[in-house]
Amino acid sequence: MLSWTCRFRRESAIESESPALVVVTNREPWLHRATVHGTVLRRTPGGVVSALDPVLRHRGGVWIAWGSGERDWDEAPDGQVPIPPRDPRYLLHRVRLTDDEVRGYYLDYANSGLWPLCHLAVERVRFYRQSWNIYQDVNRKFAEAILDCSVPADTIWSHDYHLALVPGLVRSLRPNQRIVHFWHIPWPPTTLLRLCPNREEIMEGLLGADVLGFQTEDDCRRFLDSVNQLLSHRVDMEQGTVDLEGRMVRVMNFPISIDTPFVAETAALPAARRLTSAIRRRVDQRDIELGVAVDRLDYSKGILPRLEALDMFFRRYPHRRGQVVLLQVVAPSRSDVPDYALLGEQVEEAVADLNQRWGTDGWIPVISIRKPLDLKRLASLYRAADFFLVSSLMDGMNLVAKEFVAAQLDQRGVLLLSETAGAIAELEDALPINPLDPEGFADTLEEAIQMPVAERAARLDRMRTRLEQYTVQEWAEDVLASVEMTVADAALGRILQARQQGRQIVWGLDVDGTLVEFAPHPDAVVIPGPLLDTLRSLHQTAHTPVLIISGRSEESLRALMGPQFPGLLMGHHGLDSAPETRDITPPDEWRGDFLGLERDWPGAWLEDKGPTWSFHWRGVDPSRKTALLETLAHLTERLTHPAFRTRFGNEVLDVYPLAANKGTALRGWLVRTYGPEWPSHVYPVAMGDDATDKDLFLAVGKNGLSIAVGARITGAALVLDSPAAVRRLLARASMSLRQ
Ligand code: GDG
Repeated sequence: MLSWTCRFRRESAIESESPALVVVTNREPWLHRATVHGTVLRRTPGGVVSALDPVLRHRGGVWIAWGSGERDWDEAPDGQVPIPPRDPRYLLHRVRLTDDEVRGYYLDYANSGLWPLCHLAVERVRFYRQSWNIYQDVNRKFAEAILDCSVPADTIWSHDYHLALVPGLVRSLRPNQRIVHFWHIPWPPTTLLRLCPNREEIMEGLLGADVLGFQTEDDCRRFLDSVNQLLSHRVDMEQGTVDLEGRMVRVMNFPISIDTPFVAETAALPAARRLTSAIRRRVDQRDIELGVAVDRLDYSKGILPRLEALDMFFRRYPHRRGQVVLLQVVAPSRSDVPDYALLGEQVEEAVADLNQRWGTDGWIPVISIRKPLDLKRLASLYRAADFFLVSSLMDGMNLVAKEFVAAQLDQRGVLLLSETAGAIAELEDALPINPLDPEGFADTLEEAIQMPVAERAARLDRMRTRLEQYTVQEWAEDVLASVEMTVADAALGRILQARQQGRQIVWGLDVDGTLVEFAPHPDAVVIPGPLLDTLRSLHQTAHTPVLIISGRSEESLRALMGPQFPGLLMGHHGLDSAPETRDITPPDEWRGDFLGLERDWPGAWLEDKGPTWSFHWRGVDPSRKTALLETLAHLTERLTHPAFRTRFGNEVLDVYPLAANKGTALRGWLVRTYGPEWPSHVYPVAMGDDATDKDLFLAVGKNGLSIAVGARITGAALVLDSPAAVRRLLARASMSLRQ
């Protein structure tokens, strides 16, 4: 279940334990549409949505997109819709655009400028100044929505050619935000990019990201070449990086995938199977080879060249007349762009011509379905096909080709795949075609029809294995891990630079929620062996002292880290370093309040550590936690004392002396060990996840490096998203610092 709304998230970041994923696209994943049965909420077709909806359902978060459904704003006037409605996993936040904005930004600049340019349809490209202005305004609107719906520790994942300026706009306002941008379509050669009057702004906008993802290596290379030729940043073609005065942008290749098991399961559903069988019965009765093609109605998909090649096929193989049928699904798309409306008419004409020229009594070569189909119907067509045609002139990836492979449960179909679709790099067992070589295309089709059953199955097997091993979930994980990697790289870079300058590295590390994940009870936490080895190696071999600074008591820390741990342990939020206050304990009259809560809220308990207490409620029934928080908020208003304070942490309320402060503890140790001039020759690295760790960050200030773990606290220079990321960084640091 969703625990927060966008607005709530912005105002109260404390509610979110870990950084959220904020996906930003032009097309919304779900829209409210009017039907004869009333308003319905429907998932929208298209590659980007098919890829990301499962990712966000799996991870949770926010999806920001243009609210384009005709009933969107009546159904959800505040623009916020939990998705999917019956079992919400993420929040859709809609951006409202005026008709003029839609025309200028979407129909004109993006779809009559950038799209044809990137698909090398040069003569269709037009860039109007007015639409560029609107494109900038709308990108700004999206950036504002992002700032509203996220906190600085979140990962922003923006998409595609509609939102090229978003990374730069967000970066200018939140320099430390993690941003990744994925470009779904091809990147054009630099000579053609020169046709775009705003190419520099577009590229600078994209370079606001930490990681810029493309579908293929070729796209990465072309982008780096464009930066090299048209901008003044330093480009490392080998490493795939662009140096923006100290900030490195990684340009990486992530071939997008599909939800493979889901597509296969959909093809196996009884309703889909029934449709497949009905189709197969009809074609088998008449000994027909069934071809299928599925595309958005778009000139980049090569629909007309495909029909031309089919015409050539019947010319070259006239005996195939009556034996082959192509069932093509052409889903209407961008029909407000004149080129697309015209294409619809041209396709219809070409189909009619072909059917008239080659059709016989009771047989026509092409059946055209000119409406969108849901995945169940698509999957049954994929499954029924003897051959499948993907004839794109240019295509970033082409998910339809991958879906066909996943849905081929009876292993009968041959995939003919354009050599200019990104998918060709992975689907090596497809028969490659050149959509602009009608004779070659026709011969490959004949080869497909003649291919023996065993070979068809073997090829499909190999391709399906690839898609099972690398689904859209892995794709998303790879993309997000690469962003995490850039933060770790930045941290390591700063640490090694300090070391090179001759500064002594010192680690000030919190434990629970930082080095290790929280457990239901503090005693249940175990420090993994490899982490202990890393800490030992940092302390002893690399000669970088490790200070563990925690809210736990020193005894509990000692028990946790084990007798062999050579580093320093500072317990009670640093109180151990202020021994004069060690003998005092929290006011005894407060104890009654907490014991009362223990009774009333099963799962909550008071940990008495002597000079400090912690009141935990991780074990309380989740549905009762908000009410408990309210009770505690009232209680803490009453609990005032000249020497003690209370502070909310991660499902814990800490009670501790005002004199206890992780920051003063660390600073005190640095002064005692290295003298008051420590900032000139020591570089402390502080990591923490909770309110009391902010004092650590303050102590370190600009003299060292502060790293927050998760989204609960601000004030750190960098943010890592989990203890696992901390452990990976420490392991890499120990390797590098040992040398
Ligand atoms: C862009 C790039 C890249 C659902 N109903 C229909 C339909 N769908 C779904 C399909 C498929 C998706 O739409 C189409 O994806 P493609 O990848 O084939 O094409 P684009 O829409 O052009 O997507 C492309 C993609 O982004 C992802 O990065 O691969 O290169 O151009 O998932 O199931 N599709 C059609 N009719 C329907 O009725 N055609």
